[in-house]
Amino acid sequence: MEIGIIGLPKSGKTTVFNALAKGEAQTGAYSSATLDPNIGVVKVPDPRLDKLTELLKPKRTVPAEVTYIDIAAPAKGFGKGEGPGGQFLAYLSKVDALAHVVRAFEDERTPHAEGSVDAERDIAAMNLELAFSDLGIIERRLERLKDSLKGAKQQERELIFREQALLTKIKSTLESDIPIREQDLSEQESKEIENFQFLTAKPMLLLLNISEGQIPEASSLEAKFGDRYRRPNCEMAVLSGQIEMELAQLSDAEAQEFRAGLDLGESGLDCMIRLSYGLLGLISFFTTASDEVKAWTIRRSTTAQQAAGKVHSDMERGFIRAEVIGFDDLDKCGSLAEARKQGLIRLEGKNYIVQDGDVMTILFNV
Ligand SMILES: Nc1nc2c(ncn2[C@@H]2O[C@H](COP(=O)(O)OP(=O)(O)OP(=O)(O)O)[C@@H](O)[C@H]2O)c(=O)[nH]1
Ligand SMILES: [Mg+2]
Repeated sequence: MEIGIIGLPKSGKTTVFNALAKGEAQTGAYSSATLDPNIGVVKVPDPRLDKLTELLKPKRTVPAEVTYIDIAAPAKGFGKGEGPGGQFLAYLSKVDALAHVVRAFEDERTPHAEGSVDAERDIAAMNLELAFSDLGIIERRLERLKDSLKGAKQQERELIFREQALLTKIKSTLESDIPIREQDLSEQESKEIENFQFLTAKPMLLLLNISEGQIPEASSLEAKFGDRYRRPNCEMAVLSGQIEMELAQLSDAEAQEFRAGLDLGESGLDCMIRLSYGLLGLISFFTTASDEVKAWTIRRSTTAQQAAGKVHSDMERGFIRAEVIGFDDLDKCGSLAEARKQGLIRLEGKNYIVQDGDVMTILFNV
C-alpha cells in the first residue's frame, strides 16, 4: 500500500512524513519542490501481531508495511488551477490513496503563500487542482477517441461510443465539483476507468495540521471539519504534525507518557493506518509457517487462494487448502496445539473469504 502525502507549499507535508516514517527529512522555510520525494516504509503497528509473537515465540516477526511518499508540489502553477505537472503527477498517479495535509497552524516564521491561514480555502484549492488534472486527461482522451472514430469498424465504433459516453458523464459531474470517488459509478464503470489512475478517484484522507496551542480545540475542529468533509472514500483527522514528529523521535514508552500528559489520544501513525485501512477496505491476516509470524495486508472479500498468492505465487497456483483460526480463538487457547485439541482450527477451501485477523497455514503443492 502506498500513500501519497500532498498539500500546498508549507502546509507541513514533510513534518507529517517525518512523524509517520520516523524520518529526518529536511523541513523548513526553503522550498523543497525541486527535491526528490521523500519515501518512507512504515511497519504497520498491530497489537495482534505482538500477541501472536508472545504466544508462538517465532524466530522472526514481520509486520505489514505501508509506504508513504512526501511529494512536494511544483512551486509554480500549483493551487492556480493549472493541474499538477509532469513528474509530480507521475508520482501521484501511482499511489493507492492521498493524504492531503491542510495547514491550520499559524506560524509567523513560515508565512502562508496566500498571506493567511484558511483551511477551507486550501482544501478547495487542492480539490480544484486534482480535478483539473483529471479533466485534462479526460479531454485529451476524448480528442483521441474522436479521431479514432474515423475509419473504425462497426464493432470498434461501439466500444468507442461507450467510452465516450462514460467519460463525458464523468467529466460533467466533475465539472460540477463532484470528485470521481464520490460519483456513483458501477463496479464495471470503475474498472473501465481504472487505468487512467484519476487523482480524484483515489481515496482521500484530509489531515488538518494544527499547532500545539490548538490541541485543546482538536475535537471541536474534528467535529466541524468532519461534518463538512467526511464522505464516502474521504476521511479526515486532526493532528499536530510538529508534535507528532517530535514524539516519533522518542521511545514508545516516553512517547506514551507525553501523549497522556498532552491529552493527545492515539498516535498520528496509528490513526493514519486505521483510517487508511478503512478507506481502502483493507484487512490483515497472519501466517505462522517456518518459525516466522508475518502480517499481510489484503482487500476485504479476498479468497483464501488469492490471499495465498500474496505470500507466494506458487502457493496460489498449487493451493490445496488452508488451516484457519481466528486471532481471538487462538488468543483464548494460548497455543495452536490447544486450539487443535479444542477443534477450533478449521480446514477451508480456495473460495473461503479471508476474515480480518485470520491466522492461516496454507497447504499447497507445486
Ligand atoms: N507551529 C507549527 N509549525 C509547523 C507545524 N507543521 C509544520 N510546521 C512548520 O512549517 C514549516 C514547513 O513545514 P514542512 O513540513 O517543511 O512543510 P512542507 O509542506 O513539507 O513544505 P514544502 O515541502 O516546502 O512545500 C516548518 O518550519 C515546520 O516546522 C505545526 O504543526 N506547527
Ligand atoms: Mg516538504
